[in-house]
This record gives sequence, structure tokens and C-alpha cells, in this order.
Amino acid sequence: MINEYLDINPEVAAALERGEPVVALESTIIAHGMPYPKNVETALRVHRVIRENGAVSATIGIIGGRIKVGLTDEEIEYMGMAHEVIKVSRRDLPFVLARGGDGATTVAGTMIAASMAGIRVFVTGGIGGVHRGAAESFDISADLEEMKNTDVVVVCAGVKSVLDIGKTLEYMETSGIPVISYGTGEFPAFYSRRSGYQTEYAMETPEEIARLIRLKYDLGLKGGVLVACPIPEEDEIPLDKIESIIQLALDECETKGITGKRVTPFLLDRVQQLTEGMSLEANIRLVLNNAMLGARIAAAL
Ligand code: PSU
Ligand code: MN
Repeated sequence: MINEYLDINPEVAAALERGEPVVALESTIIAHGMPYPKNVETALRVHRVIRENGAVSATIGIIGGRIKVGLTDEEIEYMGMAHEVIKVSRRDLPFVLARGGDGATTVAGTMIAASMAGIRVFVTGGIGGVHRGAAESFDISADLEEMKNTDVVVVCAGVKSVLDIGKTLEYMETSGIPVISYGTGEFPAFYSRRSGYQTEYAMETPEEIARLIRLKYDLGLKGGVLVACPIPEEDEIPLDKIESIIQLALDECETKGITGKRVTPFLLDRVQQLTEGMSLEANIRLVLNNAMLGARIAAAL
């Protein structure tokens, strides 16, 4: 029984029962994606934005070997400060539960738990993807496999150019994952509105997106839908401005021999340090912006 391992926050459970809009949020972005205390501040602000836009938010994480769907403010604070929180993707999940430990769920981990709880929309900053140099390293995020298999809509600001955006888009095409860009024909690159890659499907309203999602599942097509929402113009860092910093971070990552699940947190942290907080500010803004869209899609569904 799945529910044996799942604790659904009563407010979230009530909303799900009544068929009201619920939006899932991940905890890796809190524990491994942003520094304290901005991580906790941002997580709480995201909650408020989702509420203001008519949905209930459910931050997902693992505490004491239990999957928590809808962390309390205190639990979010704990996640943001604790140093022993394991980054939990699909392969890590049984391990952390068996050990009774704490875990921050990635996009993949959060999709799994959201789907178990019956939540269909999930908002984050950026998803994992195909890393640059993947032909040699084989480093392809388990997030993409999860998008292929698990029926959850993921709203993000595209993928960071620490990844190979072109290969990530090809991978999603192979996997049959619909990629929608919101209000633009171009796939956004997280800090930047532009990536140089076009998407096939641009959509202008949450209702239009909700219609596509309903259709996909009516047809019995399994897997996720990726909604890419570009960072607001006034908050963006143009691609050419961030590229040299990303290159530096990638070089350091290679020199230090960092591999596996440590690559992404290392790169995020280095880019934040090298931009002296500018990238962190952009990261916060884009998550808040995604939360607004995610809540509206959930409401339209
Ligand atoms: N990309 C970001 N910010 C993040 C992450 C990715 O711009 O915080 C996190 C997400 O939790 C994502 C994870 O699921 O990193 C991907 O890790 P990996 O590349 O090891 O699969
Ligand atoms: Mn990886």
C-alpha cells in the first residue's frame, strides 16, 4: 500500500478530495538549489503566490523516512537548514525510506510522490536534462525519464544552459513529452528568455494549456507535459552574459572530478557565487513567476 509511506497534509488532502486545484513543489531546490535563508524565504513566498492564484500548494519532501506531501512552514525551515538531507531522485527513494532518513525530492522524486497523492500539476525552477558532454559522461537526468513515464505536468522556466539544451529537447521529443512554451515560440533558458531553440507549440493562456493536458490524458497517453514559462523580461540575464560564467563552472566541475548527482548542485552553487547573487535573484523571480502560471493551469484543469 502506497499510503503506508505517504503523509498528506490535511489541507492538501481536503482540497484533493473536493477536486480543488493543488500544485506540488519540490524540495531539492530548497535543500540543494539555493542558499539559506533565501531558500526558505522563497519557498514560503511561492506558497503565497499559489494561494493568491487560487490553488493549494504542497511542497514534497521526506522526513524521518516518510514522504510528506505538503510540508509545514516549520518543515520547510528544517529542510532549508539541515545538512544531512539526501537529494532524492527515483533510485534514491527506497533507500531513504528504508533508512528512515530525510530527503529532498528532485523533479523526478517530486513527480513520483505527486502522482501517488493524485496531484497533477507541479511547479519548479528548472528541470534536469542532458548535460553538455553527455556523449562521454552519459549524464542524463532521471527527470527526463520521469517525464516520460509519470503523469504530472511540470511548469518550469526551461533548462539552464549548464545543460545541452538542444540535446535535452531532442530527448524529450524521443520520449514523446509535449513541450509547450508559454507566450513565446522559443524554448526559454532559465535565466534567459531566449535559448536559440524554437519549440513546436507556443500557447498563450492557461486555459489553452489545460485543454491540451486534458486531451493528452483522455487519449491515454502516459507521461508528463513540460510547460516552459520564460523569466520576466526585467529579471532576465541575457544568454551571452551568463555563458562565460557557466563555462567556468563547467571547467571547475571537470577539474574537480565531480560526477553523478553532485554535478547539478555544484554547478548551481558555483554560478550563484560567480554572479555574486545576481543569478540567485533571477532564480527567485522566475520560480515566483512559474508559481503564478502553475496555479492558473491547475485551476483551469
Ligand atoms: N535545475 C535548476 N535548479 C535546480 C535543479 C535543476 O535550475 O534546483 C534541481 C532539481 O531538483 C532537478 C535536479 O530535479 O536539480 C536535477 O538533478 P540531476 O541533474 O542530478 O538529475
Ligand atoms: Mn546527472
